Amino acid sequence: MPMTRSQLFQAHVLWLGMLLFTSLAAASPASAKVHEVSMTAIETDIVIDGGGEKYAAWTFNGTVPGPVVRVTEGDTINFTLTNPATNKNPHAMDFHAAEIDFLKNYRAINTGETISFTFVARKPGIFFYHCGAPPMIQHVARGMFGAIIVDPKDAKAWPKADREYVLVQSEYFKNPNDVQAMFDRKFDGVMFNGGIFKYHPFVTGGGKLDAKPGERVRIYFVNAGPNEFSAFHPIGEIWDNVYESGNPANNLKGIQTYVVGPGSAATFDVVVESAGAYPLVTHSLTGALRGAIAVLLASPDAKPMPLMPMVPWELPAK
Ligand SMILES: [Cu+2]
Repeated sequence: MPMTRSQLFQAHVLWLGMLLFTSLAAASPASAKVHEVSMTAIETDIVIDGGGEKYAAWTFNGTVPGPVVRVTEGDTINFTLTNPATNKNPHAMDFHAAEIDFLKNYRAINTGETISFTFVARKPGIFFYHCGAPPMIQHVARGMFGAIIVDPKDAKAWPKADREYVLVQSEYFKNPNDVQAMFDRKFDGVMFNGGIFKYHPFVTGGGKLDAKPGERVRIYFVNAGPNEFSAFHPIGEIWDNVYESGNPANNLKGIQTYVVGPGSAATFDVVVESAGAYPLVTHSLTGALRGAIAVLLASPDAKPMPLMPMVPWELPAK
């Protein structure tokens, strides 16, 4: 029996309502959060070692690396980048945790401009973020990078960590304007979290990473590059688990050294059996011996530490 006009109309309204309901439900599961994340591109001097050596960096929010962004799988990130008129160069933002159009969202903005975009962090893991303004090799080398952690929605997807750290490896080029040296891989040092031997207690001003024996220490590791591969290894230990890209589904066990390419990341779990010092290094020794050693110091009275300890290296007063 054919429907009357009013029956047809009602069916349409019902169908539209169902469509709206389904799309809302799909877009916002009950537990998912929305995060407003803003960053400012800041061209500024930073201190890169315990001796007070300064470097003309380009940064997100004034530090190298930029701030750690932490969300949960399924969350929405509303991101805004500001490039103040006080800067001299265009800048951009590229989140490896996002699956969105590159041309529209990751384009460089001029000084005095702002850009906003939205993405859903659909895959759990540890992801790189960086400036993509040309020449990208220079924007990354000068410090425009950081880490975003996307925690798995199911916390039971992997063992609970007792302690967590973020380490971002990058190359240091003495002359921040020598782009050719960057193309030629002529780096002068390799840094963890923007410092040469930043977590090496035997070096002037150096810090350390604390842990207690028996703890499961989780290192969220990002290789910013711009060019070198990291061969991440714990001296005196073995990685109990390595999660490629930090996804609990990618679980490798009993790994001595794991290669993390530029622009990639992995999560490393180590259960430290006994008290002592365990240097975490890139076993590419030209990098380790020029700055990329972070000492994990295990002792029963270890105190809690921040996710990304910033050793108190400050610019000397002018
Ligand atoms: Cu930039």
